[in-house]
Amino acid sequence: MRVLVIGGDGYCGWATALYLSNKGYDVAILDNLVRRHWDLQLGVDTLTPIAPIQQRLQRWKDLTGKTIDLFVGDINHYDFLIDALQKFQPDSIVHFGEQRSAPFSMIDREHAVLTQVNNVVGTLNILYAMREHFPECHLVKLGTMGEYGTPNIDIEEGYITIEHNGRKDTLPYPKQPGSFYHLSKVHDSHNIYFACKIWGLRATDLHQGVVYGVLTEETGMDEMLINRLDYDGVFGTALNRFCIQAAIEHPLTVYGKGGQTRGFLDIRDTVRCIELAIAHPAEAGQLRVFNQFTEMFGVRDLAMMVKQAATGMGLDVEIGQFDNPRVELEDHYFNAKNTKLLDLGLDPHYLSDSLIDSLLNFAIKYKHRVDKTQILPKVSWRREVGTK
Ligand code: NAD
Ligand code: USQ
Repeated sequence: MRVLVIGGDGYCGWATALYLSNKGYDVAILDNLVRRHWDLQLGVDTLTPIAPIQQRLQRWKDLTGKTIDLFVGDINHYDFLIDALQKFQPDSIVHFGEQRSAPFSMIDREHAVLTQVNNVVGTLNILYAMREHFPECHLVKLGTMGEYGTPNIDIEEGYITIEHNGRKDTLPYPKQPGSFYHLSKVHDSHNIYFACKIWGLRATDLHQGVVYGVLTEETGMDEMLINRLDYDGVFGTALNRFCIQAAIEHPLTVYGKGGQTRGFLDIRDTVRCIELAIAHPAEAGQLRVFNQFTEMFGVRDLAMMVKQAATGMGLDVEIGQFDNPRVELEDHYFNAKNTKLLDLGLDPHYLSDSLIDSLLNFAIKYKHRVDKTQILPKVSWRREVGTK
């Protein structure tokens, strides 16, 4: 099977491309490398020293004998996208290629617009390319659990059956996202749903939770294959950030009360979930939704787990008191279903003390690369008093 991994130079995409290549899939990466550019613009960097994509791919070939084709360009450039697809002829398109940071999307109007244009138009271009030239191809699109927000009822996998005034229907689950980034994913989902319905395309929308960890079997094979690990206030995510903060004995940045509960998963499960989705394609005309996470945690509870593990390793770590820069519920009901990927055979790597220990050790190894000025959050969701 031929799989095009869009966004294959990024955190989830790089791990996935190598995993699928190792499994014998014919893999190509399409990426415009814009994430590296945004890091430079913001003055942030991954904890790990990532090699240029061409060197990464050459090392993969030297080590395994397997070739991963590379298309460097932007999916917003339709001619480039069509050209790459015509050359590679994918059976599945795995689409990670979006601006994925909530704080980035909330910096100002320009970043909100950039996020939504990049994400929504990019995905729309893929849908048109499929309609015109690859109607049988299966789109596996990375969405987010954050599309649902935190409703006071159980979260289903994409759809909910509702009885209203004596009638009954199964409808897309209501969406209440919490940033312009998360909103871009909702807009994508609506466009994909519509395209499947009117053109008979097949797609799977993976509503992924927060990913943690860095090592997969493949990215751990060689230093040149190392994955990115973000820790800064814009691109870093909760558990990864806490481990890196602990490694340098920085107070753990729990925002507000820390009662925010989210779905989480190990990056080793991300790659496996993608494989399960492409190995069991959606039906023509169908947009399937899988909630892609393995466990739910409150943010403060995660910080406590990291503090405990770090203390056990002789580190002096406190949980800090930080005003929440976001507008979100800090104490809420959260109970989301996640059985569909388990039914397809997912065997989760649950969060364990040993995983936290290994992530902490990994962070300690690279802690000399930490820029401490990039740890505290600088982006506020609120309208500042006195601004228009
Ligand atoms: P990332 O920023 O590490 O990687 C995204 C990649 O996409 C980058 O290499 C970037 O250069 C590329 N890209 C962006 N816009 C592009 C465009 N227009 N054309 C071509 N390439 C483009 O992000 P990630 O953490 O790997 O996330 C990948 C996907 O998974 C995103 O869609 C994200 O929303 C989703 N996701 C991530 C997480 C997480 O915790 N990291 C959780 C849930 C969902
Ligand atoms: N949080 C803290 N301290 C931190 C970082 C985050 O308390 O230092 C809190 C946030 O306030 C939020 C929760 O932790 O309540 C999650 O924040 P996050 O930055 O870990 O994750 P989020 O912004 O939601 O975004 C990340 C990825 C995004 C993906 C999403 C999945 O960047 O691409 O879509 O996780 S989900 O959260 O399920 O929507």
